[in-house]
Amino acid sequence: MNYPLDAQITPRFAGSPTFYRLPQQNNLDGLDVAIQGIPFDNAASFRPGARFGARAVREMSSLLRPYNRVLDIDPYQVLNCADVGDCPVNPFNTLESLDLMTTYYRNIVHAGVLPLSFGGDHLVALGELRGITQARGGPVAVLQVDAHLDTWDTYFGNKYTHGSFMRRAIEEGLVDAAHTLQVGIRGPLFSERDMDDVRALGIEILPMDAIVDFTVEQIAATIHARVGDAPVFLTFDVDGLDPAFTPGTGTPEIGGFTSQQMMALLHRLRGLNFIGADIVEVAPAYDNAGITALLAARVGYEILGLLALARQAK
Ligand SMILES: [Mn+2]
Repeated sequence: MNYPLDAQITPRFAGSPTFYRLPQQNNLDGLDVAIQGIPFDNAASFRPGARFGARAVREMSSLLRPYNRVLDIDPYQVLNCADVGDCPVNPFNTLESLDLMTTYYRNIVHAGVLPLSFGGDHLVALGELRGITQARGGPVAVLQVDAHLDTWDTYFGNKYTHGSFMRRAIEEGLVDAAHTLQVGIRGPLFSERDMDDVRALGIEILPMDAIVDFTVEQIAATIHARVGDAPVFLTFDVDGLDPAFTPGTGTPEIGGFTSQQMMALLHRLRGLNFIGADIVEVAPAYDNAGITALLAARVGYEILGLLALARQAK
């Protein structure tokens, strides 16, 4: 079993950073979870820079220790995990990059390995979902943490933007809409039609204004009720949190979750049938003191804990 470098022997600030100080491995042999970067931000509509997100997360993930006290599990003792490097991309060709992501993800899922990705702008989720559904032979539920709907039809005439991934995914039949929901939606839209359009797609939306008086427990219960035991992919846009906690992102929106709420919410998602996850839109150039990258690293670590608990329950 792979295990993070022992911080009692090699200090956490020493060595070349990999995700969670795990070994780097250039194949999927023996893995339960493949952790990778997707350094792509051609589809960003405002501030670019998420192509550097995975590198920043590798750096800050050095800070995390292995044992998850709240979930009472050391995920690395249950799941064989590795940093498998970065998904290939063509920084001058969005459609080719999507194809590369699809192939990459299809291979991971086909090998029976769970993918955990660090973006990249949110369009990477379209490539991932194409790969997942090709390997599994059908659509999957999506739990999207995000400030934004990501259901624009086009932007500047382009169908493949980070604000369009969810619409494309639904149109392409990749999403089990009946068990899909978006949490954290807020901020002004271009027009009232934006909201009508997304409702017509059949997914559930939990905007911040509707859940502002909910306890974390109630938010979690709403998610469990919608997703049930459907195989679900978690796509986590760091702008779902308030920019006070995740300033290093391309399209910040005020009024989001605190990091404390988000940790508590993730802990209450145990029992969901996660088939993988991505954490996207970390743009280190706008970050302060690495806090956005640290948040992303921690979210991924909590997901590893949830995946490990699910494995133990089997
Ligand atoms: Mn998004």
